[in-house]
Amino acid sequence: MSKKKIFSGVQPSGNLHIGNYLGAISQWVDMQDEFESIFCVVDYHAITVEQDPEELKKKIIEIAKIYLASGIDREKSVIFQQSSIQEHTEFAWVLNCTTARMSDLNKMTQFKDKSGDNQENVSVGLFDYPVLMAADIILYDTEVVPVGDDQLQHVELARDLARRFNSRFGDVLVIPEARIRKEGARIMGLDDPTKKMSKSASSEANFIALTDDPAVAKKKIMKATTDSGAEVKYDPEEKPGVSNLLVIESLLTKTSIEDLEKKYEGKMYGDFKKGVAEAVEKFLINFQEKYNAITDEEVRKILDDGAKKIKPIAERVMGDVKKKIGVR
Ligand code: ATP
Ligand code: LTN
Repeated sequence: MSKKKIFSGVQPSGNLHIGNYLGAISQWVDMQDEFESIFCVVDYHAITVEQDPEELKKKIIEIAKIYLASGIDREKSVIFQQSSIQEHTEFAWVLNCTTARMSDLNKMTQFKDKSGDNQENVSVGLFDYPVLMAADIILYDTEVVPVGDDQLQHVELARDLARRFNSRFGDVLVIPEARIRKEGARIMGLDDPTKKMSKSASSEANFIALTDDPAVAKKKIMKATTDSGAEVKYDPEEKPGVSNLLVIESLLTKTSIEDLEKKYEGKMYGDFKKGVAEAVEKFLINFQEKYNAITDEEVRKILDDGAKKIKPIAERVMGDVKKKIGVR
C-alpha cells in the first residue's frame, strides 16, 4: 500500500520559537517515516506583510536549516521553497475565482487578529492568505496536514474549497485533513500562559527562540510565570503556567507528564523550573550544533532539488484543474 501524503510549512519571518518546533516541526519529524512528506518554506505567505528583501532572503535559508536541524531527513522528505513552483499562485487564483467566497475569508480569526484595527490598510494578500495556503495543500494530493491548532481553521477552509471544487467540476482534488498534536498543539507564552507563544509577541520574555543563547533561554524559563500553590501538577485550567512548562519538558525529553509529576513530587517550583530550564538548555545546545553544521550552499541545493522532484505533481494537478474549468 502506498504511503499517505503530508504537507506543511512555516513562513520565513520572525524568530522561530520552541512553540513552532514542538507544535509543528517536531511532529513532522515523527511522521516522516510513515508518510510521504513535503515541507515547504512558504515565502509568498511571508510577503503578505512588509518584509525587508535582504532579510527575507536570509530567513528562507534559515527556515530550511531549522527543518534540517530539527531532524527532517532530506532522503525521506522533500523540502522546497514555495515561490519556486509557480503553480501555487496560479492555483490560488483559480480557487479565488471558483470556490472561495468573501464570507469564508471574513470568518478567519487569524486575519482579524493580524489586521486588528487596521483592516482597511493591510494588503489584499493578507486577507487572501488562507486561499494560497489551500492551494499549497491541495496541489500535492495532500491527505494530512500537521499543524499547531491555530491553523485548524485554515486547513478546514482548504477542505471546504477542495470539496466545493469537486462538486462543481468533478472529482479531481484530494480532500485534506488537519493533524494536531494532543499535547503541545498550543505552547503558551512564558510571560503570560493564557496566550499562545508567538513570534510577534511584544516581549522577548514570551518565547524561547531556537536561536536563543542557551544560557539566556535558561534564564527565561527561571523567570516564567507560574501559578499560585506549590504542587507541580498538570492542570491547564487551574495551573496554566506549570502545565505549560510540564508540556515543554515532556516533549523535549520524551517523558510522560505523569512521570514528570512523579519526578517533581514534593519539590518546590524553583527545583521544577531548574529541571525544565536544563532540558531546554540541552535541547538548544544540541539543536544549534546541528544548525551551525549546515552551510547555506547545501541548503540552497536541497531546496532546488526538492522543487525539481515535486514539480511534476503540481503540474499534473494544475493541468487537471485547467481542463476542468475549461481553459485547456
Ligand atoms: P505569529 O507570531 O505571527 O502568530 P506563529 O508563531 O504562530 O506566528 P507561524 O509561522 O504562524 O508562527 O506558525 C508556524 C507553525 O507553528 C504552525 O503550524 C503553527 O500552528 C505552529 N505554532 C505557532 N505557534 C505555536 C504555539 N505557540 N504552539 C504550538 N504550535 C504553534
Ligand atoms: N499559514 C501557515 C503556514 C502555511 C502552511 C501551508 C501550513 C502556509 N501554507 C500549508 C500547512 C500547510 C502558518 O503556520 N502560519
